[in-house]
Amino acid sequence: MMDVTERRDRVLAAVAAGIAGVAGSYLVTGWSPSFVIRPVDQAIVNLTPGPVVTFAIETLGDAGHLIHIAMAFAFAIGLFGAVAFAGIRLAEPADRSLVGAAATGAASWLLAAGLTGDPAQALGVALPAAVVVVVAGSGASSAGLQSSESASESDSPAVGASTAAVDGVRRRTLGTVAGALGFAAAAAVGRRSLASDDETLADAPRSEGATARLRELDSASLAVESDDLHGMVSRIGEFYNVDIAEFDPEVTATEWSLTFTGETGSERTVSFDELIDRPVEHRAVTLRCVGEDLNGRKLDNAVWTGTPIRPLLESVDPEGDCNCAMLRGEDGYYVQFPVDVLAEGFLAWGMNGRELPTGHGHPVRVLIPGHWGETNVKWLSEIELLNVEEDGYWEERGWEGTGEVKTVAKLWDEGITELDDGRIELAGHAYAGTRGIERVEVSTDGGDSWTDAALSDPLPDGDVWRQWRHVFDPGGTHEVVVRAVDGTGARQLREPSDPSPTGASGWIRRTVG
Ligand SMILES: Nc1nc2c(c(=O)[nH]1)N[C@H]1C(S)=C(S)[C@@H](COP(=O)(O)O)O[C@H]1N2
Ligand SMILES: [Mo]
Repeated sequence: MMDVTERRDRVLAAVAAGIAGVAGSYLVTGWSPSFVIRPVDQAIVNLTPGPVVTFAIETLGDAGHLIHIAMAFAFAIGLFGAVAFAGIRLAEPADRSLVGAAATGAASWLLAAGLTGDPAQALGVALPAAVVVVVAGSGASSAGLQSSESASESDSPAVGASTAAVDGVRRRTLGTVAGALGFAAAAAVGRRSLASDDETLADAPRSEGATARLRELDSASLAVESDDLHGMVSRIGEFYNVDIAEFDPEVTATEWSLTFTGETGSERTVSFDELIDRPVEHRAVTLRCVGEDLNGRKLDNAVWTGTPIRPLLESVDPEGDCNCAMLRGEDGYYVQFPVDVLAEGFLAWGMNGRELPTGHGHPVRVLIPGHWGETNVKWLSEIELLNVEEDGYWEERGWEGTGEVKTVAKLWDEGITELDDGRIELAGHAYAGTRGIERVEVSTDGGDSWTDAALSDPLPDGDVWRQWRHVFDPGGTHEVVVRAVDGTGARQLREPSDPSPTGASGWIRRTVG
């Protein structure tokens, strides 16, 4: 009975040490390549058979990510917990909790440093784990002494005393566990406030233009009732994110360079300083992911600071037979499309007047006007001019997402608002890439009759969404349907289709009232 209780206490204390170690790692590294979860997660993903990964991405989507990340947390906590368990055992039966703690610290440091390749940050794992072993170990070992004494002596008189000791151990264990969980919560919160997207562009004169553009877009915005709907510009923290890797590469501006390779007249490498010395523009560019559902949320707009690609591209004299290029990012991502399309593109190092955030490709990404999100390579490192077309990362997986976006008008939940006078406001965004949005048509009777919505002012940028708004008198429920007409006069495709392989189509219908 007592043995079972003790073992349970040791296991709980060891798990607490594992949690504290992982939390400590997060506190010093954040969600970066040095976070101890990353190599564990990578091992899980690598050990999972390819078809299972594809199946998970296709059927589970974002939930698939959550599952392997949760597995990585459980595995890492188990791993460092096992180390701490051995440390706690070492601390018994005499009161050697410092020895146990030192052993736990040293072993988890070695393990974490080996996994992440970052000895300094591995201390973030070792120290909290060792502290948990000191705290838990001293209590457990003294109880261990007492219980073995009571077992070796006789039965009845000692039982009361050892039960009290066990209660003490239990309290101490629970205290340790609570302490470790508290530390984990504090690490999560503390880290969040440390990390911020608030760095303005390193070079102040270059951000002034962006601020002016942001003001211009703000004044082009439609006044809508809901505060939760984006205006013309998506806030940085709310701009959607799609990455093949769970952990973003960390590339500094000094480390970064872009190399043009393959079928060129002359290869060329461009440094960050050379890049930002080139003519600067502040372009509003909207991105939409080919993988999103028809009324999905992977559609956003920002003002990006950067420089046009064409002059750089011309300077390397592309000569491949396919007139196509493979773009590669530091995370191992790659995508292939025509050089003529690339030439229209933009190399961006700023977003909404700030440095390009890590998650959006710091320090430099590509923005390709009017094409699906997947062409906009983040953490860009290489542009390879090809002789023969090759599939990109997503095309190898069955997508056809390098072409122009389909036309869409969105109607999200926060775009449906009851006004003070009882009328209902419908509002959203519409996007058709470089074709532009000419009109958004709204029906409140399931498609029998149509009215043109009000639109935000047009902008000079060639690849930007527009906002739309329509107000109507309710009275019963309404079947609302919205559809956009692009700048060529073509209406949004009515025929519904899945996102895979060429992007979702259809008209968005919502029951309102
Ligand atoms: N290097 C790299 N670039 C990438 C991706 C990626 O996984 N790695 N994802 C692409 C996809 S599918 C989309 S939709 C956009 C999303 O850009 P965002 O995360 O800045 O919104 O980036 C594209 N560029
Ligand atoms: Mo995407």
